[in-house]
Amino acid sequence: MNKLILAIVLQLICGGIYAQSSLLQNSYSRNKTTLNGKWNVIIDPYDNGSYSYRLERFDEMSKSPRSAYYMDQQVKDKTDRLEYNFETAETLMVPGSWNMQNDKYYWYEGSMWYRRKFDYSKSAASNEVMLRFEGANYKTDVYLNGKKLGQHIGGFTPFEFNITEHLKDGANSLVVLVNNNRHRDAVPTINTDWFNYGGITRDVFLYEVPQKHINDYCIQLRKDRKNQISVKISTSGLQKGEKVSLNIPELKISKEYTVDQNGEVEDDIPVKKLNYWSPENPKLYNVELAAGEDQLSDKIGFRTIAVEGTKILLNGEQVFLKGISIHEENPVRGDRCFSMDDARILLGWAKDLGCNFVRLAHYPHNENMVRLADEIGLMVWEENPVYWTIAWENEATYQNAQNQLSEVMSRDKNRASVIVWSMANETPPGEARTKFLKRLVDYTRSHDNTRLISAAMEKHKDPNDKAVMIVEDKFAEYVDLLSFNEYIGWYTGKPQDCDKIKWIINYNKPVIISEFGGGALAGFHGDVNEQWTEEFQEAIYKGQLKMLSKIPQWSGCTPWILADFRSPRRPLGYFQDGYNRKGLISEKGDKKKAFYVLQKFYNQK
Ligand code: GCB
Repeated sequence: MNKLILAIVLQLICGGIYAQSSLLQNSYSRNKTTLNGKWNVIIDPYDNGSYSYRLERFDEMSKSPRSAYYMDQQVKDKTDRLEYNFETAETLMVPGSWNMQNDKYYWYEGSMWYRRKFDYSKSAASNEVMLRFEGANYKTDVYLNGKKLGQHIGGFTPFEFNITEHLKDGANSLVVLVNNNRHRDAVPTINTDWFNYGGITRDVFLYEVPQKHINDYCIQLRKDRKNQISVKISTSGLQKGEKVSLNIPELKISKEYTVDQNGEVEDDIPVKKLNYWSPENPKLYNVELAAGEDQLSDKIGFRTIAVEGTKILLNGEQVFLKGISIHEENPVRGDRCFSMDDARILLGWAKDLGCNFVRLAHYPHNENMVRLADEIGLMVWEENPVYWTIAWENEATYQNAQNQLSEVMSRDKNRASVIVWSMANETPPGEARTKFLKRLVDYTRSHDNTRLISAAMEKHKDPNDKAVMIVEDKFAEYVDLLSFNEYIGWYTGKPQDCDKIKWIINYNKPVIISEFGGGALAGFHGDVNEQWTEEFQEAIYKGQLKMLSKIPQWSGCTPWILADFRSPRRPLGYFQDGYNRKGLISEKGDKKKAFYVLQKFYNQK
């Protein structure tokens, strides 16, 4: 077999060989070429696009080396035909969901083919080129110049491919198939209380790195050691003994390391005086890294977060988490958030509310959110989309959940703002579920011991006394923060009932109320007992805050929710019209009365 055929066969056998298993750190700060903008699209509701069909078969057949070369030629033909189809196709903006760009796609769930042509010339012949997607919902297959680069599962985390081998000098064609069908064994599963925005919903870009480059790094304070910065750096292309440097000029840290046989460096750097990151003082240090011709810089804050009995300690001092839950939706524009401007709207509202903490529900939000939280001083709870009832017994479902968690952990490990990894939301207790979540906890602790672990759990009523609420869950044993959702005054009783409720929470852990709230239509006023009025929602907030103040371990809350958001589960005419109305702010940006109740409480706390 000649060399060319051997190369093709090897590549075909290995399939997704170019899919990057771990993500390069801090790609936003690299020299990027954006692929945002207009893309051609073809809707494919029955999944019978010849292209996809042939490529799937092609993957199967390519397992047999004899047919591999032949199939490669076939695919080239089909790609040409697809190019022809795209010439007559319509366009969509990337980033953005298809649902919000054209009325005919509003309810569409299924497959959409995207194509983007671009010219490219590397800035140095030896450079490697990465293709990065910040997020696409839900399953994404990527093809460059007729070659399948790989597939990504999960709607809310970044993925990338090293495309050096497939990139042409000059014209290139990138074809992306996105499918947002909901599946029973997926993460999340079929039923959610949010809109299933489909498509390439976040930034897409190319960036170049020298052949010898920095892959990844984690530079954070050691857990419980306020005077030691722990450093881990991994590189690619460097041989044992080659050099990597780290500079934090303001701390007078200037280090030169030699990498080990895996291209890695590990160190602990003692520091005498540090200006700790906190919401009141969101200090970020310039951190510079270099390896050969590769240079990177980041802004990193240093803080410790820990739990001692029922207290949460930030830099050793007790802190109360004044939070709010947020969906990644720009209510005013009406689509998923993706930009720094979107992040400024949402986190600006949270700041205005008096928050020092936000819960990014119910899935990983885009990186701008955590970058901005670092900058303006908001502690962050990040969440895996393990929501309600997942196929607990299915190993592939578990792997999918773990993979999505690993991607957000990898992306955000250098963000001081991120203090909580949340495993799940409102998962009904049961043996298989607890085992599943415990595995996620073990995974998380083994990769990051510097942050707290939680999950939004549930409460139940005492069967003998309606006024007694109990929090009891086997899974609670494994978390650092005991968090649960409760809707006294909305799904359970009336706002006034808050006065009567007694809580039994027999855990010596900080208690976070991850959700409470109620619906109100902005501008709809009336009696305090009338549902959907702003007054009713206001009464819930007043009652709740009084009630929760009596829980001895109470250490914070993230009421549900900052702003009204789209949900197909909310069809009630006039009041809901497709929106979950529990926002403190309407989808038009109007603040409801309850906003000011919480604001007052937080400002006095
Ligand atoms: C919950 C869920 C959240 C819903 C909310 C509601 O418990 O965690 O996703 O949107 O209740 O409004 O019912």
